[in-house]
Amino acid sequence: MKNFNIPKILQRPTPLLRRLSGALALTILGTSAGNAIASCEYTINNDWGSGFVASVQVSNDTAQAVSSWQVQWQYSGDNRLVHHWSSELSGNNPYVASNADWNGTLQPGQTAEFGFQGTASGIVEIPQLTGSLCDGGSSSSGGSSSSSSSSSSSSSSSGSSGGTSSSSSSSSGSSSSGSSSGASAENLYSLASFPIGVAVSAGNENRSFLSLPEKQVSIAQHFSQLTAGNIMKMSYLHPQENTYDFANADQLVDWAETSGIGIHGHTFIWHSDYQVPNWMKNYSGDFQAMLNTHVTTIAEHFAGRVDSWDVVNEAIDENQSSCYRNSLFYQRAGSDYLSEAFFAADAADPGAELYYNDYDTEGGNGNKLNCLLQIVDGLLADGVPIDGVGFQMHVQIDWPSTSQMRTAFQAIVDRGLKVKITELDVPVNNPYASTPFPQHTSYTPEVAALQKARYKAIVATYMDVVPPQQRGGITVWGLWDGDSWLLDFNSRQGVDDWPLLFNGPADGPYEEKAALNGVAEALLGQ
Ligand code: 9MR
Repeated sequence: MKNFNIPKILQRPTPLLRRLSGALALTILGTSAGNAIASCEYTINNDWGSGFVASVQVSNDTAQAVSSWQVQWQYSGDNRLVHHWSSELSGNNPYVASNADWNGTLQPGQTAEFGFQGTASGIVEIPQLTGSLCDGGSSSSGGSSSSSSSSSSSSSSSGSSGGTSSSSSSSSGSSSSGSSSGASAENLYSLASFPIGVAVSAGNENRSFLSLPEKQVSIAQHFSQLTAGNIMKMSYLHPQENTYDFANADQLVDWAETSGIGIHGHTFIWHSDYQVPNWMKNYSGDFQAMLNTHVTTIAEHFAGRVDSWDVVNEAIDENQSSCYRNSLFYQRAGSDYLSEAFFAADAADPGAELYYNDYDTEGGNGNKLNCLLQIVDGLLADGVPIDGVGFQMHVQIDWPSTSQMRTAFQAIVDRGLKVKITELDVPVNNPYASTPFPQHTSYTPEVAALQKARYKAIVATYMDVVPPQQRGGITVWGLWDGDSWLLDFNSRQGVDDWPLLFNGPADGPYEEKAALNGVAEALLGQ
Protein backbone atom coordinates (compact mmCIF):
# COMPACT_ATOMS: atom_id res chain seq x y z
CA MET A 1 0.00 0.00 0.00
CA LYS A 2 1.35 3.38 -0.81
CA ASN A 3 2.04 6.21 1.55
CA PHE A 4 -0.63 8.81 1.90
CA ASN A 5 0.09 12.42 1.28
CA ILE A 6 -1.22 14.90 3.79
CA PRO A 7 -4.74 15.46 2.54
CA LYS A 8 -5.23 18.90 1.07
CA ILE A 9 -8.08 19.53 3.44
CA LEU A 10 -5.64 19.54 6.33
CA GLN A 11 -3.50 22.10 4.55
CA ARG A 12 -6.41 24.47 4.16
CA PRO A 13 -6.84 26.88 7.06
CA THR A 14 -10.29 26.61 8.50
CA PRO A 15 -12.36 29.77 8.74
CA LEU A 16 -12.14 29.42 12.50
CA LEU A 17 -8.35 29.54 12.36
CA ARG A 18 -8.48 32.39 9.91
CA ARG A 19 -10.93 34.22 12.11
CA LEU A 20 -8.81 33.67 15.19
CA SER A 21 -5.73 35.00 13.48
CA GLY A 22 -7.72 38.06 12.41
CA ALA A 23 -8.90 38.58 15.96
CA LEU A 24 -5.36 38.24 17.26
CA ALA A 25 -4.11 40.89 14.87
CA LEU A 26 -6.91 43.13 15.95
CA THR A 27 -6.19 42.74 19.64
CA ILE A 28 -2.55 43.62 19.15
CA LEU A 29 -3.55 46.65 17.12
CA GLY A 30 -6.05 47.74 19.76
CA THR A 31 -3.55 47.36 22.56
CA SER A 32 -0.82 49.31 20.91
CA ALA A 33 -3.26 52.07 20.00
CA GLY A 34 -4.72 52.07 23.48
CA ASN A 35 -8.24 51.54 22.17
CA ALA A 36 -11.13 49.82 23.83
CA ILE A 37 -11.86 46.28 22.59
CA ALA A 38 -13.77 46.34 19.37
CA SER A 39 -17.54 46.03 19.51
CA CYS A 40 -18.16 45.26 15.87
CA GLU A 41 -15.74 43.35 13.76
CA TYR A 42 -15.89 42.58 10.05
CA THR A 43 -14.04 39.41 9.06
CA ILE A 44 -13.40 38.10 5.57
CA ASN A 45 -13.61 34.35 5.99
CA ASN A 46 -13.01 33.43 2.39
CA ASP A 47 -11.99 35.53 -0.59
CA TRP A 48 -11.49 34.22 -4.09
CA GLY A 49 -11.54 37.48 -6.00
CA SER A 50 -14.93 37.12 -7.66
CA GLY A 51 -16.68 36.46 -4.39
CA PHE A 52 -16.31 36.26 -0.67
CA VAL A 53 -17.78 35.00 2.53
CA ALA A 54 -17.60 37.42 5.43
CA SER A 55 -19.01 37.69 8.92
CA VAL A 56 -19.60 40.39 11.47
CA GLN A 57 -19.13 39.86 15.18
CA VAL A 58 -21.22 42.16 17.32
CA SER A 59 -20.07 42.29 20.94
CA ASN A 60 -21.84 43.87 23.82
CA ASP A 61 -18.97 45.61 25.54
CA THR A 62 -21.25 47.79 27.59
CA ALA A 63 -22.19 47.14 31.20
CA GLN A 64 -25.83 46.42 30.43
CA ALA A 65 -27.71 43.79 28.47
CA VAL A 66 -29.15 44.76 25.11
CA SER A 67 -32.23 43.23 23.53
CA SER A 68 -31.53 44.16 19.93
CA TRP A 69 -28.78 45.41 17.68
CA GLN A 70 -28.28 46.79 14.23
CA VAL A 71 -25.21 47.18 12.02
CA GLN A 72 -24.90 49.25 8.83
CA TRP A 73 -22.22 49.41 6.18
CA GLN A 74 -21.61 50.42 2.61
CA TYR A 75 -19.06 49.15 0.11
CA SER A 76 -17.28 51.82 -1.85
CA GLY A 77 -16.70 49.50 -4.80
CA ASP A 78 -18.77 46.79 -6.46
CA ASN A 79 -19.03 44.26 -3.62
CA ARG A 80 -22.63 43.10 -3.31
CA LEU A 81 -24.32 40.52 -1.10
CA VAL A 82 -26.16 37.54 -2.52
CA HIS A 83 -26.96 35.51 0.54
CA HIS A 84 -26.93 35.97 4.31
CA TRP A 85 -27.60 34.13 7.54
CA SER A 86 -28.17 34.82 11.25
CA SER A 87 -29.50 38.38 10.77
CA GLU A 88 -32.35 40.21 9.09
CA LEU A 89 -30.74 41.99 6.19
CA SER A 90 -32.19 44.88 4.23
CA GLY A 91 -30.95 47.42 1.73
CA ASN A 92 -28.69 47.08 -1.25
CA ASN A 93 -25.51 48.98 -0.47
CA PRO A 94 -25.88 50.49 2.02
CA TYR A 95 -26.91 47.38 3.93
CA VAL A 96 -28.62 47.19 7.31
CA ALA A 97 -28.38 44.01 9.36
CA SER A 98 -30.62 43.65 12.40
CA ASN A 99 -30.57 40.80 14.86
CA ALA A 100 -32.57 37.71 14.06
CA ASP A 101 -35.26 36.98 16.59
CA TRP A 102 -33.01 34.48 18.37
CA ASN A 103 -29.76 36.43 18.73
CA GLY A 104 -30.87 39.94 19.72
CA THR A 105 -30.30 39.62 23.43
CA LEU A 106 -26.69 40.08 24.40
CA GLN A 107 -25.56 40.12 27.99
CA PRO A 108 -22.50 42.25 28.77
CA GLY A 109 -19.51 40.53 27.21
CA GLN A 110 -21.57 38.39 24.83
CA THR A 111 -21.07 38.29 21.10
CA ALA A 112 -23.44 37.54 18.24
CA GLU A 113 -22.22 36.72 14.79
CA PHE A 114 -23.91 36.95 11.41
CA GLY A 115 -22.58 36.17 7.98
CA PHE A 116 -23.08 36.68 4.29
CA GLN A 117 -21.77 35.82 0.89
CA GLY A 118 -21.05 38.36 -1.77
CA THR A 119 -19.76 38.94 -5.24
CA ALA A 120 -16.80 41.13 -6.19
CA SER A 121 -14.61 41.73 -9.18
CA GLY A 122 -11.13 41.42 -7.81
CA ILE A 123 -11.19 43.62 -4.73
CA VAL A 124 -12.91 42.30 -1.63
CA GLU A 125 -13.42 45.21 0.71
CA ILE A 126 -13.58 45.66 4.43
CA PRO A 127 -16.18 48.37 4.92
CA GLN A 128 -16.61 50.61 7.95
CA LEU A 129 -19.31 49.41 10.33
CA THR A 130 -21.71 51.65 12.16
CA GLY A 131 -24.60 50.79 14.42
CA SER A 132 -25.98 50.70 17.89
CA LEU A 133 -23.12 48.70 19.33
CA CYS A 134 -20.48 49.84 16.87
CA ASP A 135 -20.73 53.61 17.20
CA GLY A 136 -18.21 55.73 18.99
CA GLY A 137 -15.20 55.02 16.86
CA SER A 138 -14.16 54.64 13.31
CA SER A 139 -13.15 51.44 11.69
CA SER A 140 -9.53 50.56 12.08
CA SER A 141 -7.12 48.89 9.71
CA GLY A 142 -9.48 49.26 6.78
CA GLY A 143 -8.13 48.57 3.34
CA SER A 144 -8.99 45.71 1.16
CA SER A 145 -7.87 42.22 0.49
CA SER A 146 -7.88 40.29 -2.72
CA SER A 147 -5.87 37.36 -1.51
CA SER A 148 -7.53 34.01 -1.77
CA SER A 149 -6.04 32.58 1.34
CA SER A 150 -5.58 35.28 3.91
CA SER A 151 -8.23 36.62 6.15
CA SER A 152 -8.63 40.23 7.12
CA SER A 153 -10.71 41.95 9.67
CA SER A 154 -11.39 45.38 10.97
CA SER A 155 -13.43 46.76 13.75
CA SER A 156 -15.34 49.72 14.95
CA SER A 157 -14.32 50.38 18.49
CA SER A 158 -16.64 51.54 21.17
CA GLY A 159 -15.16 54.64 22.70
CA SER A 160 -17.70 55.02 25.45
CA SER A 161 -19.11 52.27 27.52
CA GLY A 162 -22.52 53.88 27.43
CA GLY A 163 -23.38 53.00 23.87
CA THR A 164 -27.05 52.69 23.17
CA SER A 165 -27.77 49.72 25.28
CA SER A 166 -31.29 49.08 26.29
CA SER A 167 -32.53 47.55 29.47
CA SER A 168 -32.30 43.85 29.82
CA SER A 169 -34.97 41.86 28.19
CA SER A 170 -36.89 38.88 29.34
CA SER A 171 -36.80 37.42 25.87
CA SER A 172 -35.79 33.81 25.85
CA GLY A 173 -33.76 34.12 22.67
CA SER A 174 -30.23 32.90 23.07
CA SER A 175 -27.22 34.65 21.72
CA SER A 176 -24.69 33.13 19.48
CA SER A 177 -21.06 33.39 20.37
CA GLY A 178 -18.87 32.61 17.47
CA SER A 179 -18.58 29.72 15.13
CA SER A 180 -19.41 26.84 17.40
CA SER A 181 -23.02 27.82 17.96
CA GLY A 182 -25.01 24.65 17.99
CA ALA A 183 -25.40 22.93 14.68
CA SER A 184 -25.69 26.00 12.56
CA ALA A 185 -23.75 25.07 9.47
CA GLU A 186 -21.82 28.25 9.03
CA ASN A 187 -19.05 26.45 7.16
CA LEU A 188 -19.90 22.79 6.85
CA TYR A 189 -16.41 21.74 5.88
CA SER A 190 -14.85 23.27 8.96
CA LEU A 191 -16.77 20.77 11.09
CA ALA A 192 -14.90 17.82 9.58
CA SER A 193 -11.25 16.80 9.42
CA PHE A 194 -11.93 15.05 6.10
CA PRO A 195 -13.19 16.38 2.76
CA ILE A 196 -16.77 17.55 2.54
CA GLY A 197 -17.53 17.55 -1.14
CA VAL A 198 -20.16 18.41 -3.70
CA ALA A 199 -20.61 17.36 -7.32
CA VAL A 200 -20.85 20.25 -9.73
CA SER A 201 -21.75 20.99 -13.30
CA ALA A 202 -19.03 22.91 -15.11
CA GLY A 203 -17.67 23.51 -18.58
CA ASN A 204 -20.46 23.80 -21.14
CA GLU A 205 -23.04 22.09 -18.96
CA ASN A 206 -26.30 23.68 -17.99
CA ARG A 207 -26.26 25.19 -14.53
CA SER A 208 -22.46 25.38 -14.47
CA PHE A 209 -21.37 26.82 -11.16
CA LEU A 210 -18.77 28.85 -13.00
CA SER A 211 -21.49 30.98 -14.54
CA LEU A 212 -23.55 31.26 -11.33
CA PRO A 213 -21.78 33.37 -8.69
CA GLU A 214 -24.37 32.36 -6.11
CA LYS A 215 -23.24 28.77 -6.47
CA GLN A 216 -19.63 29.76 -6.12
CA VAL A 217 -20.13 31.50 -2.82
CA SER A 218 -22.16 28.64 -1.48
CA ILE A 219 -19.56 26.08 -2.56
CA ALA A 220 -16.75 28.12 -1.06
CA GLN A 221 -18.66 28.56 2.16
CA HIS A 222 -19.49 24.94 2.80
CA PHE A 223 -17.33 22.55 0.81
CA SER A 224 -13.69 21.52 0.76
CA GLN A 225 -13.76 19.22 -2.26
CA LEU A 226 -15.40 19.18 -5.70
CA THR A 227 -16.26 16.28 -7.96
CA ALA A 228 -17.09 17.00 -11.59
CA GLY A 229 -20.56 15.53 -12.04
CA ASN A 230 -19.66 14.79 -15.66
CA ILE A 231 -16.80 16.66 -17.25
CA MET A 232 -13.98 14.42 -16.05
CA LYS A 233 -15.54 11.26 -17.43
CA MET A 234 -13.98 9.26 -20.27
CA SER A 235 -15.79 10.72 -23.27
CA TYR A 236 -15.22 14.29 -22.07
CA LEU A 237 -11.48 13.99 -21.44
CA HIS A 238 -10.57 11.52 -24.18
CA PRO A 239 -12.92 12.06 -27.14
CA GLN A 240 -10.56 10.57 -29.77
CA GLU A 241 -7.79 8.06 -29.48
CA ASN A 242 -5.12 10.71 -29.90
CA THR A 243 -7.05 13.67 -28.55
CA TYR A 244 -7.43 14.60 -24.92
CA ASP A 245 -9.52 17.63 -24.05
CA PHE A 246 -8.62 19.01 -20.65
CA ALA A 247 -9.77 22.61 -21.09
CA ASN A 248 -13.03 22.46 -19.15
CA ALA A 249 -11.66 20.23 -16.43
CA ASP A 250 -8.63 22.47 -16.05
CA GLN A 251 -10.91 25.45 -15.59
CA LEU A 252 -12.71 23.60 -12.81
CA VAL A 253 -9.48 22.51 -11.14
CA ASP A 254 -8.05 26.04 -11.43
CA TRP A 255 -11.11 27.49 -9.73
CA ALA A 256 -10.92 24.94 -6.96
CA GLU A 257 -7.22 25.51 -6.44
CA THR A 258 -7.66 29.27 -6.23
CA SER A 259 -10.44 28.76 -3.72
CA GLY A 260 -8.44 26.37 -1.54
CA ILE A 261 -10.76 23.50 -2.45
CA GLY A 262 -9.66 19.98 -3.38
CA ILE A 263 -10.74 17.76 -6.29
CA HIS A 264 -11.98 14.19 -6.31
CA GLY A 265 -11.51 12.87 -9.84
CA HIS A 266 -14.43 10.98 -11.36
CA THR A 267 -13.65 8.71 -13.19
CA PHE A 268 -10.99 7.02 -15.38
CA ILE A 269 -13.10 3.99 -16.36
CA TRP A 270 -16.89 3.64 -16.45
CA HIS A 271 -18.83 1.22 -18.62
CA SER A 272 -21.91 3.45 -18.99
CA ASP A 273 -22.65 3.39 -22.67
CA TYR A 274 -22.64 7.06 -23.48
CA GLN A 275 -19.57 7.69 -21.32
CA VAL A 276 -17.38 5.33 -23.32
CA PRO A 277 -16.06 7.19 -26.36
CA ASN A 278 -17.05 5.62 -29.65
CA TRP A 279 -13.48 5.20 -30.82
CA MET A 280 -12.82 3.05 -27.76
CA LYS A 281 -15.78 0.79 -28.53
CA ASN A 282 -14.30 0.17 -31.96
CA TYR A 283 -10.68 -0.11 -30.88
CA SER A 284 -8.95 -3.03 -32.56
CA GLY A 285 -5.46 -2.86 -31.05
CA ASP A 286 -4.14 -4.01 -27.67
CA PHE A 287 -7.08 -3.01 -25.54
CA GLN A 288 -5.37 -3.25 -22.16
CA ALA A 289 -2.38 -1.23 -23.34
CA MET A 290 -4.75 1.41 -24.72
CA LEU A 291 -6.64 1.55 -21.42
CA ASN A 292 -3.40 1.91 -19.48
CA THR A 293 -2.40 4.83 -21.69
CA HIS A 294 -5.81 6.39 -21.12
CA VAL A 295 -5.46 6.18 -17.33
CA THR A 296 -1.82 7.22 -17.31
CA THR A 297 -2.32 10.26 -19.53
CA ILE A 298 -5.22 11.61 -17.49
CA ALA A 299 -3.63 10.86 -14.13
CA GLU A 300 -0.37 12.48 -15.20
CA HIS A 301 -2.17 15.55 -16.47
CA PHE A 302 -3.82 16.16 -13.09
CA ALA A 303 -0.98 14.81 -10.94
CA GLY A 304 -0.61 16.78 -7.73
CA ARG A 305 -3.86 18.65 -8.34
CA VAL A 306 -6.42 16.03 -7.31
CA ASP A 307 -6.82 14.57 -3.85
CA SER A 308 -8.23 11.28 -5.04
CA TRP A 309 -9.73 9.38 -7.97
CA ASP A 310 -12.54 6.96 -8.62
CA VAL A 311 -10.24 4.72 -10.62
CA VAL A 312 -12.98 2.40 -11.81
CA ASN A 313 -16.69 3.03 -11.47
CA GLU A 314 -19.43 0.39 -11.28
CA ALA A 315 -17.50 -2.70 -12.41
CA ILE A 316 -19.72 -5.08 -10.45
CA ASP A 317 -22.70 -7.10 -11.60
CA GLU A 318 -23.82 -9.25 -8.72
CA ASN A 319 -25.87 -11.41 -11.10
CA GLN A 320 -22.74 -12.69 -12.83
CA SER A 321 -21.00 -15.59 -11.14
CA SER A 322 -17.70 -13.75 -11.64
CA CYS A 323 -19.19 -10.65 -9.98
CA TYR A 324 -17.83 -8.64 -12.93
CA ARG A 325 -20.10 -6.63 -15.15
CA ASN A 326 -19.90 -7.82 -18.72
CA SER A 327 -18.68 -4.42 -19.87
CA LEU A 328 -16.60 -3.54 -22.89
CA PHE A 329 -13.56 -3.54 -20.60
CA TYR A 330 -14.27 -6.95 -19.15
CA GLN A 331 -14.98 -8.39 -22.57
CA ARG A 332 -11.82 -7.01 -24.10
CA ALA A 333 -9.33 -7.19 -21.22
CA GLY A 334 -10.78 -9.56 -18.63
CA SER A 335 -10.99 -8.81 -14.93
CA ASP A 336 -7.37 -7.60 -14.88
CA TYR A 337 -8.43 -4.26 -16.32
CA LEU A 338 -9.36 -3.26 -12.79
CA SER A 339 -5.99 -3.91 -11.14
CA GLU A 340 -4.15 -2.57 -14.18
CA ALA A 341 -6.01 0.71 -13.84
CA PHE A 342 -4.96 1.08 -10.20
CA PHE A 343 -1.32 0.33 -11.00
CA ALA A 344 -1.32 2.81 -13.87
CA ALA A 345 -2.95 5.55 -11.79
CA ASP A 346 -0.61 4.97 -8.88
CA ALA A 347 2.45 5.17 -11.09
CA ALA A 348 1.24 8.37 -12.73
CA ASP A 349 0.14 10.17 -9.54
CA PRO A 350 1.50 8.44 -6.44
CA GLY A 351 0.07 11.15 -4.19
CA ALA A 352 -3.59 10.66 -5.11
CA GLU A 353 -5.83 8.37 -3.11
CA LEU A 354 -7.29 5.67 -5.33
CA TYR A 355 -10.84 4.38 -4.90
CA TYR A 356 -13.05 1.71 -6.36
CA ASN A 357 -16.54 3.27 -6.60
CA ASP A 358 -19.98 1.67 -6.91
CA TYR A 359 -23.69 1.98 -6.06
CA ASP A 360 -25.98 -0.23 -3.99
CA THR A 361 -23.00 -1.54 -2.08
CA GLU A 362 -24.02 0.17 1.16
CA GLY A 363 -25.71 -2.90 2.48
CA GLY A 364 -29.24 -3.10 1.20
CA ASN A 365 -28.19 -5.45 -1.58
CA GLY A 366 -26.24 -8.16 0.20
CA ASN A 367 -25.20 -9.92 -3.01
CA LYS A 368 -23.66 -6.76 -4.35
CA LEU A 369 -21.80 -6.11 -1.11
CA ASN A 370 -20.49 -9.69 -1.20
CA CYS A 371 -19.24 -9.14 -4.73
CA LEU A 372 -17.58 -5.90 -3.67
CA LEU A 373 -15.76 -7.65 -0.85
CA GLN A 374 -14.73 -10.52 -3.08
CA ILE A 375 -13.23 -8.14 -5.63
CA VAL A 376 -11.57 -5.92 -3.04
CA ASP A 377 -10.04 -8.95 -1.33
CA GLY A 378 -8.66 -10.06 -4.66
CA LEU A 379 -7.11 -6.65 -5.27
CA LEU A 380 -5.54 -6.58 -1.82
CA ALA A 381 -4.20 -10.11 -2.19
CA ASP A 382 -2.56 -9.04 -5.45
CA GLY A 383 -0.93 -6.00 -3.86
CA VAL A 384 -2.97 -3.59 -5.94
CA PRO A 385 -2.53 0.02 -4.73
CA ILE A 386 -6.14 0.65 -3.72
CA ASP A 387 -6.66 3.14 -0.90
CA GLY A 388 -10.36 2.94 -0.40
CA VAL A 389 -13.88 2.16 -1.48
CA GLY A 390 -16.32 4.77 -2.66
CA PHE A 391 -19.92 4.18 -1.67
CA GLN A 392 -22.05 6.23 -4.02
CA MET A 393 -25.02 6.14 -1.66
CA HIS A 394 -27.86 7.15 -3.93
CA VAL A 395 -30.05 5.94 -1.11
CA GLN A 396 -33.76 6.17 -0.44
CA ILE A 397 -35.34 7.99 2.46
CA ASP A 398 -36.15 4.59 3.98
CA TRP A 399 -33.61 2.21 2.41
CA PRO A 400 -31.21 0.75 3.27
CA SER A 401 -31.22 0.70 7.04
CA THR A 402 -28.36 2.34 8.88
CA SER A 403 -27.47 -1.04 10.36
CA GLN A 404 -26.97 -2.36 6.83
CA MET A 405 -24.75 0.64 6.07
CA ARG A 406 -22.87 -0.04 9.26
CA THR A 407 -22.11 -3.59 8.13
CA ALA A 408 -20.91 -2.42 4.74
CA PHE A 409 -18.67 0.36 6.07
CA GLN A 410 -17.29 -1.92 8.75
CA ALA A 411 -16.29 -4.55 6.21
CA ILE A 412 -14.15 -1.99 4.38
CA VAL A 413 -12.75 -0.55 7.60
CA ASP A 414 -11.76 -4.09 8.64
CA ARG A 415 -9.74 -4.40 5.46
CA GLY A 416 -7.72 -1.32 6.40
CA LEU A 417 -9.14 0.75 3.56
CA LYS A 418 -10.68 4.19 3.52
CA VAL A 419 -14.42 4.64 3.20
CA LYS A 420 -15.64 7.55 1.11
CA ILE A 421 -19.27 8.47 0.56
CA THR A 422 -18.97 9.72 -3.00
CA GLU A 423 -22.42 10.59 -4.36
CA LEU A 424 -24.85 11.04 -1.50
CA ASP A 425 -28.39 12.18 -2.14
CA VAL A 426 -31.62 11.53 -0.27
CA PRO A 427 -34.79 11.88 -2.35
CA VAL A 428 -37.94 12.04 -0.27
CA ASN A 429 -39.95 9.88 -2.66
CA ASN A 430 -39.14 6.21 -3.10
CA PRO A 431 -40.43 4.63 -6.33
CA TYR A 432 -39.65 1.16 -4.99
CA ALA A 433 -41.54 1.50 -1.70
CA SER A 434 -44.73 -0.40 -1.01
CA THR A 435 -46.59 2.89 -0.46
CA PRO A 436 -47.96 4.81 -3.49
CA PHE A 437 -45.35 6.86 -5.33
CA PRO A 438 -44.80 9.76 -4.91
CA GLN A 439 -45.24 9.73 -1.20
CA HIS A 440 -44.76 13.52 -1.00
CA THR A 441 -45.87 16.07 -3.55
CA SER A 442 -44.51 19.14 -1.80
CA TYR A 443 -41.60 19.94 0.46
CA THR A 444 -43.38 20.63 3.72
CA PRO A 445 -41.62 21.27 7.04
CA GLU A 446 -42.50 17.69 8.00
CA VAL A 447 -40.81 16.32 4.90
CA ALA A 448 -37.81 18.57 5.54
CA ALA A 449 -37.55 17.20 9.07
CA LEU A 450 -37.75 13.64 7.81
CA GLN A 451 -35.01 14.28 5.30
CA LYS A 452 -32.86 16.06 7.87
CA ALA A 453 -33.11 13.06 10.16
CA ARG A 454 -32.10 10.71 7.35
CA TYR A 455 -29.07 12.78 6.34
CA LYS A 456 -28.09 13.05 9.97
CA ALA A 457 -28.43 9.31 10.56
CA ILE A 458 -26.29 8.48 7.52
CA VAL A 459 -23.49 10.85 8.48
CA ALA A 460 -23.70 9.76 12.12
CA THR A 461 -23.35 6.13 11.04
CA TYR A 462 -20.30 7.03 8.98
CA MET A 463 -18.74 8.91 11.91
CA ASP A 464 -19.48 6.08 14.26
CA VAL A 465 -18.17 3.21 12.18
CA VAL A 466 -15.27 4.72 10.26
CA PRO A 467 -12.25 5.71 12.37
CA PRO A 468 -10.86 9.19 11.66
CA GLN A 469 -7.81 8.00 9.72
CA GLN A 470 -10.01 5.91 7.40
CA ARG A 471 -12.51 8.64 6.54
CA GLY A 472 -12.06 9.50 2.89
CA GLY A 473 -14.81 12.10 2.97
CA ILE A 474 -18.44 12.72 2.23
CA THR A 475 -19.65 14.17 -1.07
CA VAL A 476 -23.19 15.19 -1.94
CA TRP A 477 -24.23 14.60 -5.57
CA GLY A 478 -25.23 18.12 -6.55
CA LEU A 479 -25.64 21.52 -4.92
CA TRP A 480 -29.20 22.71 -5.40
CA ASP A 481 -32.23 20.45 -5.55
CA GLY A 482 -32.86 21.58 -9.12
CA ASP A 483 -29.44 20.23 -10.13
CA SER A 484 -30.14 16.66 -9.14
CA TRP A 485 -29.82 13.88 -11.71
CA LEU A 486 -32.75 12.18 -9.96
CA LEU A 487 -35.23 14.61 -11.47
CA ASP A 488 -34.49 13.11 -14.89
CA PHE A 489 -34.06 9.54 -13.78
CA ASN A 490 -36.33 7.01 -15.55
CA SER A 491 -38.31 5.84 -12.60
CA ARG A 492 -38.91 9.37 -11.38
CA GLN A 493 -39.63 11.39 -14.50
CA GLY A 494 -42.20 14.08 -13.97
CA VAL A 495 -42.12 13.59 -10.20
CA ASP A 496 -40.73 16.45 -8.17
CA ASP A 497 -38.18 15.81 -5.45
CA TRP A 498 -35.77 17.67 -3.21
CA PRO A 499 -32.79 15.38 -2.65
CA LEU A 500 -29.94 17.78 -1.78
CA LEU A 501 -28.80 20.17 0.96
CA PHE A 502 -29.91 23.40 -0.73
CA ASN A 503 -33.19 24.34 -2.26
CA GLY A 504 -32.87 26.14 -5.52
CA PRO A 505 -34.32 26.44 -8.97
CA ALA A 506 -32.09 26.73 -12.02
CA ASP A 507 -30.74 30.22 -11.43
CA GLY A 508 -31.36 30.75 -7.73
CA PRO A 509 -31.99 32.16 -5.28
CA TYR A 510 -31.36 29.18 -3.07
CA GLU A 511 -31.83 28.38 0.58
CA GLU A 512 -30.03 26.16 3.00
CA LYS A 513 -32.24 23.27 4.05
CA ALA A 514 -32.71 21.57 7.37
CA ALA A 515 -30.77 18.66 5.86
CA LEU A 516 -27.64 20.81 5.90
CA ASN A 517 -27.98 21.24 9.63
CA GLY A 518 -28.61 17.52 9.94
CA VAL A 519 -25.21 16.87 8.39
CA ALA A 520 -23.64 19.54 10.60
CA GLU A 521 -25.15 18.03 13.72
CA ALA A 522 -23.86 14.58 12.86
CA LEU A 523 -20.37 15.93 12.12
CA LEU A 524 -20.41 17.61 15.51
CA GLY A 525 -21.61 14.42 17.17
CA GLN A 526 -24.81 16.06 18.37
O1 9MR B 1 -25.25 13.05 -12.38
C1 9MR B 1 -24.74 12.51 -13.59
C2 9MR B 1 -25.66 12.87 -14.73
O2 9MR B 1 -25.68 14.27 -14.92
C3 9MR B 1 -25.19 12.19 -15.99
O3 9MR B 1 -26.15 12.37 -17.01
C4 9MR B 1 -25.01 10.70 -15.75
C5 9MR B 1 -24.39 10.01 -16.95
O4 9MR B 1 -23.09 10.48 -17.18
O5 9MR B 1 -24.14 10.48 -14.66
C6 9MR B 1 -24.62 11.02 -13.47
O6 9MR B 1 -23.73 10.72 -12.43
C7 9MR B 1 -23.60 9.34 -12.12
C8 9MR B 1 -22.18 9.12 -11.70
O7 9MR B 1 -21.30 9.54 -12.70
C9 9MR B 1 -21.93 7.65 -11.37
N1 9MR B 1 -22.85 7.19 -10.39
C10 9MR B 1 -24.25 7.44 -10.67
C11 9MR B 1 -24.47 8.92 -10.95
C12 9MR B 1 -25.95 9.20 -11.15
O8 9MR B 1 -26.41 8.55 -12.30
